Amino acid sequence: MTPPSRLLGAEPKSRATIRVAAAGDIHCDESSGPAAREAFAALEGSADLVLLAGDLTTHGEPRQAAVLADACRELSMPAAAVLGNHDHHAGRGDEVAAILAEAGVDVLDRRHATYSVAGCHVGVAGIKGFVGGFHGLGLPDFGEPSLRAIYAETGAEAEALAEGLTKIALCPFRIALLHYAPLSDTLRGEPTEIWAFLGSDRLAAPLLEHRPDLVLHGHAHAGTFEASLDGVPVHNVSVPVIGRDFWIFELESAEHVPGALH
Ligand SMILES: [Mn+2]
Repeated sequence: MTPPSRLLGAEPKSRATIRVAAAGDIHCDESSGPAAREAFAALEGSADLVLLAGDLTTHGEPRQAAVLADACRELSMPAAAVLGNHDHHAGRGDEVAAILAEAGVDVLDRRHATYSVAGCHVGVAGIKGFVGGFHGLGLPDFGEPSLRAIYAETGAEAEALAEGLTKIALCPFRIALLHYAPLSDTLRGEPTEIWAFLGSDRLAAPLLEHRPDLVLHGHAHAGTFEASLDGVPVHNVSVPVIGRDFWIFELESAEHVPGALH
């Protein structure tokens, strides 16, 4: 059978597969060094990109970030992270981010990054996310300024995610990386009383609009691994949920089927 002519530009592009290692809630502290180094070293040869879904440290102390940074410094593949609430606890989130950046980890705090891995461009849009609740029963934009400030912060996170996903819209692989959950289905297992503190479905709006290939979050240690947001795969990669150091996702590029000519 004769292959289609390249000149027609109508052939499906070749399929490509990338391997993404993901974990959230690593919670490094001063004693984590050997285990962290071993876990990251084990990724060599089995992953093309590493994504960390926040709560990188137990208390957001720079010396704890340094433990993780040391484990990441020798990685041969790119690594990106978002911070979690724990990483802000000491009020030194900027220092945590700077220490990781110095070790080559891109901290995507309302930012995006693109990578060329396994011959393919991968775009990652990252936010920490924030609280608020789900299903129309979440925190309203009403009342005390302190409460409205929380509502506004979640809104700013959602806007930043939309902006990041817009920036990576043309990448063959697009991933959204969060700490807080954008839907409640991956919270099942957690007490419903605390769901509002584990995420907000206001974060889901940009995901539904842009439909990335993969959405990753952490934060819900007792939650559920897998869910779908109107067909967009969402995974809670919190280490206690995945039950291992990293989950390896294999993403295959969608076959490009050219539209009909008009
Ligand atoms: Mn957390």
